[in-house]
Amino acid sequence: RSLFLYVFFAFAFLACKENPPLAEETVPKTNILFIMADDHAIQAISAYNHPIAQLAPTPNIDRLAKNGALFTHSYVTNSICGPSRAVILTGKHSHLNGFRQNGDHFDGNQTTLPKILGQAGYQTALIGKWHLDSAPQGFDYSKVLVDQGNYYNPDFVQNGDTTRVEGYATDIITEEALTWLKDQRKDGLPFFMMVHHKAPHRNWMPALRHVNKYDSVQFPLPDSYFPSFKKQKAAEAQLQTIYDDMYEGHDLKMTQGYGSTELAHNPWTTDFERMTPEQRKAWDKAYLPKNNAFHKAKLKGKALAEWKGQRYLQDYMATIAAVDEGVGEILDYLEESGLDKNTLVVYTSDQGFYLGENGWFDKRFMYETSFGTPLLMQLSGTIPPGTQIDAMVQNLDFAQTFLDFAGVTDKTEAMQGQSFKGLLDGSMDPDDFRDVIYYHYYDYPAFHMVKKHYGVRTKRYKLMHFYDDIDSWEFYDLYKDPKELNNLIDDRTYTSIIDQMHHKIDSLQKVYKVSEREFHKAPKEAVDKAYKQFK
Ligand code: SGN
Ligand code: CA
Repeated sequence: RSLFLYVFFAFAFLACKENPPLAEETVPKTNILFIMADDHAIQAISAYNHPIAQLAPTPNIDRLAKNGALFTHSYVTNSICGPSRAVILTGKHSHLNGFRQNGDHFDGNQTTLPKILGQAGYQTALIGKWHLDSAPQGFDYSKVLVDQGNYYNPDFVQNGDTTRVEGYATDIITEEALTWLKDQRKDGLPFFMMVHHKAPHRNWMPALRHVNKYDSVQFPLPDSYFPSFKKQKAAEAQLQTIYDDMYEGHDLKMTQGYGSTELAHNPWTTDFERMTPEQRKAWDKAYLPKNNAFHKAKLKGKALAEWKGQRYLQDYMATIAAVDEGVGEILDYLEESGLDKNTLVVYTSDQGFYLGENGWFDKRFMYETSFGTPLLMQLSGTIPPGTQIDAMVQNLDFAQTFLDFAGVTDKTEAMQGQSFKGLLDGSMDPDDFRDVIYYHYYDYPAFHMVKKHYGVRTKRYKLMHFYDDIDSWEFYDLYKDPKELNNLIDDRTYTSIIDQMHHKIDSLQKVYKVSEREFHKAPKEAVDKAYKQFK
């Protein structure tokens, strides 16, 4: 009998050695496919039920909400392109990752999400917009747009070489992503892919198949389209008002007169000049009748301002149409190949965007419209279909969340976010997630002249401080005033709550290690020069 047992255990031992029953490799790791648009407003995704997107739906992006989760309170830490991307890569606030404002240089030698995933056995790929100045590090494969990128015939950098690719940026990026998934990705290894669209960034040039898509749609302009700012000094000083600050040619594609295809004010000629003659011909053909109709109408004052808002929304939503189609193609491929079973798919934007609220385009402010950003995620078997998540998450949390999905939890001590995987798989009570978030914007003086500011938001309140050449505090009760029209900083009934909010700012600045140097002022001459330059 003992001989029998001996033989049995010996065999069992050998069998285990050959095929370890609990070995991690037998459970395939979760793939992560991160799709990020540039300047895609929450109001422009139909799953969020905003009236604008109901007239220009995004059925494919909505599939993620249907299959998985829609976040209603997803925020950035610094509402501008490069900084948002640097936060996502590092899981650290701007002052620690060193990329505070557009034009800074990202230190690619620091620890980043793709590097950690690569060490954990992931194949890593990056396609599309990058905008961090330094060359991407930590990716097995990368093909990125030069700077902001162009909509038509954009230049891409791959292995240090720059090549112009004929076609439309959004379509090229989708194609590249599919090619990598189909031909370059190795089966059997998990992957992390970042697909970063240029669209729908300024100057909102739709694909040729979409240039007339919303011509006959009248989009609702927000009630605040002609604002009257009270106790909102920084809002008064901005230069991002549709009817005051957009360039008529470059942004609104307006022409010089009836019958002309010559653009009106178009300070950066490159966007149109790089089109091929055929593309330009098709473009002009599409815009000529609508521009002629405009010239005939001889609009002035308010009517002209409203017309500009319509033109902006029509172009902006038409630019999104190709993004939505691209998301559809990628989701279709995941389903056909079965990869959807094991792939966390994320759709987000580098920040929110104004679609006429306060009369504005662009972003930058800690107000809800630009502080918030869309976020949708699916992972079959883990995220229940139709989940809505109301907890306050931030782009600061992405790195830790994705690493949590990848089963890597020991490389994140220096990161400053919090994994929200538990909110997605239902293992965490949303009330146990954080109850306050921090924001800090530095890009001043710069394009659009939004003052430097920082602040905190709880579920109900927001306190923010604009500084540099201004010293202005704003406080909002978001339950009563979700549109932030009523600055209650001097309202006595809120004194003790405002005090508590001040304490939250102080303590979060300590927790996040925000030092005195983050509050320094720009030289006055630089501010004066910028006002002249951007006005
Ligand atoms: C460009 C835009 C600005 C925009 C910045 C930052 N002008 O300068 O309107 O705020 O980018 O955008 S443009 O006419 O040249 O497009 S970001 O997305 O890169 O942060
Ligand atoms: Ca952006």
